Amino acid sequence: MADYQNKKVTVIGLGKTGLSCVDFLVKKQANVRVIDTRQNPAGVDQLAPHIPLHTGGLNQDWLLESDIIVISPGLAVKTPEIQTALSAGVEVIGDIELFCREVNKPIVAITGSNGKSTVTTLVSEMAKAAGLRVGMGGNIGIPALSLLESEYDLYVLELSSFQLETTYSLKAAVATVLNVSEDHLNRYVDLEDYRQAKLKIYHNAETAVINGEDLLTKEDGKQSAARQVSFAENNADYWLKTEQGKQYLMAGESVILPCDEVKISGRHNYMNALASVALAQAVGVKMDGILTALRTFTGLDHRFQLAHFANGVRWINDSKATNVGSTVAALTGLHLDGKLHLLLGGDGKGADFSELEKLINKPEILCYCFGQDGAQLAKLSAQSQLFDTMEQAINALRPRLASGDMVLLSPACASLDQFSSFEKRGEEFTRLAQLS
Ligand code: UMA
Ligand code: ADP
Repeated sequence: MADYQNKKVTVIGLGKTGLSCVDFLVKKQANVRVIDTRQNPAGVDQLAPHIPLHTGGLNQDWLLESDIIVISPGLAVKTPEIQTALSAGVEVIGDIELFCREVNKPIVAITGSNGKSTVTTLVSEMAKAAGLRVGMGGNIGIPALSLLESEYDLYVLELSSFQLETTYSLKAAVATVLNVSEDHLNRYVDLEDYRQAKLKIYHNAETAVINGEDLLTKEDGKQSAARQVSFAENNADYWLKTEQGKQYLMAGESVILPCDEVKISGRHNYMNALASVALAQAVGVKMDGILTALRTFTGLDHRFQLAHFANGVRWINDSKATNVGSTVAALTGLHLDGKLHLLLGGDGKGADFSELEKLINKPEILCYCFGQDGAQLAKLSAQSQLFDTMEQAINALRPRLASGDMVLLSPACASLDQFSSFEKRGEEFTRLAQLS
């Protein structure tokens, strides 16, 4: 456990993360100050009034006077004022670093461009069903430091590339990069820069779980985890066997479970299931717990979820598809009886959308684009229309619906240009769907 007593610590960010850091550091009797670059950050009313707060920009003097800066994932370490503090010898870390310095129970660490929350939840369910006390948190929305308030046998952490950038003491019992595809290019120089942040998760891990179909998930050069296992459709430790038209999740030569008994479906979810089994087995979770979770976990809200079914039309909420890779997963292997009305748009975070072009240029697919990067998306398909908002797009598609059609919100973009979160966007979609 680290000692922060009387240390001058500046916390940057008044979101969930920043508030959890303030709580933790106050308990550790540090001298805490808080900065948020926003004029009126949402968490102000939750901050104790005696804690000094600077808003509307970064206070360079406060930063330079600090022993430690704890930076929230929403703000880039590359920001010039932070770089100045780093050059002056100030330590810059994140909440996950604070967490790792405190805990001595095994950590399952999960990152990747897509599937993190699904795998984090599934592994947690497996371990819980096997009787373990599980602390699940991180980027999934539960700040890791808040887990310190209870006793756990195992931690299962979803970690973003932003969180990994400022983490140095993680020694995961098992770590995975599930996949790497373009995301957050507004914060990284290129895909390789983003990938290198993710690969930090393997540093000092006992076991690395890699995706055999995505070599970007593998460390190049020296391997920093002691042991490596893989998951993939074929030629991997955890794999998918197809026999007489039936698919099975496999561990080596042993059948884990036929896929038709697994509650989440779709190829990408079978990959998520294989990764979850690999992670759970690496920390000794018993098979009965693993099987119980695979048979009962039905998936998370806003991830290709049936929001409404009326007049033969399926309305699917995939609001968590916030990058191109997740929308590609939604469009791959889709079974359509009629037309697909696809809602695309939001904040593309600097992504190159061209991978979508061949998937959406089909006679049965009509695109309705909206939000900050809607115009860019609309250019990709001959059958597309541009709107300001998702609501306007839905109002336009509604009269065109026929039995057998699907309306799919899988926007390939973050929601933050027009909504406060992907959850709010998904809820708005569901509300509008239910008007039909
Ligand atoms: N911000 C400022 N100035 C600041 C601090 C933040 O403008 O001084 C802005 C950021 O640009 C961002 C917003 O405030 O738009 C929130 O940033 P934050 O760091 O305060 O965020 P938190 O509320 O603490 O939430 C963070 C994660 N958010 C980000 O990484 C942007 C949450 O992941 C995470 O659930 C939470 O910590 C708990 O660990 C969200 C996310 O979108 C869901 N993550 C990205 C993703 O999954 O793709 C990485
Ligand atoms: P994350 O936490 O990484 O954003 P989620 O499990 O919340 O991942 O899923 C986000 C989106 O990605 C959803 O649209 C979901 O359907 C899709 N998805 C889930 N797993 C995968 C995967 N392995 N590959 C590609 N897309 C995926």
